[in-house]
Amino acid sequence: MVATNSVLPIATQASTHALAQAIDTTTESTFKFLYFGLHGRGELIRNLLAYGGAKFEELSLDWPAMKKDTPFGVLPVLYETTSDGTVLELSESQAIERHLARKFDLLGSNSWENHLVDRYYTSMETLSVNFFKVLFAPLEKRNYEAEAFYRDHLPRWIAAHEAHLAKNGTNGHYVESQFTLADLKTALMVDRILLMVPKGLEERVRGLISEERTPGLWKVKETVNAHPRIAEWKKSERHAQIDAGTKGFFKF
Ligand SMILES: N[C@@H](CCC(=O)N[C@@H](CS)C(=O)NCC(=O)O)C(=O)O
Repeated sequence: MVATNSVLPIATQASTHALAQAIDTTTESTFKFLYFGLHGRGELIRNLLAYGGAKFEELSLDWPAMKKDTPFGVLPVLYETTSDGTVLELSESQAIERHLARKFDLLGSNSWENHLVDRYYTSMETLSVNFFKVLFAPLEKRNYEAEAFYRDHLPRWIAAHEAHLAKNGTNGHYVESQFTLADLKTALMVDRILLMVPKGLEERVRGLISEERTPGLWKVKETVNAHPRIAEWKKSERHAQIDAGTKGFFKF
């Protein structure tokens, strides 16, 4: 749901200790999310909120007016109101993602599992940077950039993930049979790569990522997308709007 005529929530001014106390002892928080009507850096945060069954609404955006009031002058920003009424302002997409993953128990159950989750989650960073080059390329250069992405970046990433996922039994997870932040991140990255295919390169992409070619990644994507709360979110009208907004923005 997107609020109409919203103003930015006012973060509670209190000591670090008091804010930590509020966020660590909250029994049920509610959330307000500020981002563009695009997937982009908001997608995983929206998916995490949906996965966690969180009560959240999206604030309507007047970016030119609001920009100066955000911590770094960029989006996303998430406002969490804890059960005692404290309002915390969270910024930087990965910091928000890790915060929600911790809250929803998606970081593994020991240090090694936590490292594995972080490793496969973070490995998306380099891939995303190179994928952004395709998305932001001038239209006449898009297929050239896409070819470079499919040739020089995607196969290495696929190979590393497939090797690990096969060792974990190709069961749709990176760590034992737990849902983790890495699962959620991979599922959206695979979806994104399949959704944003430059014209004429459909076969090329199917030759790289498919149920047959990449059974491990495919199973992760299917498992995450079959989770009841994720499936419900992905069927929602708001998700369809964001899909359309993203394709329109990037002219796909
Ligand atoms: N490191 C930041 C980068 C955020 C960022 O670049 N956001 C872009 C949208 S994806 C933005 O707010 N652009 C609008 C602007 O710079 O005015 C993060 O991960 O949150």
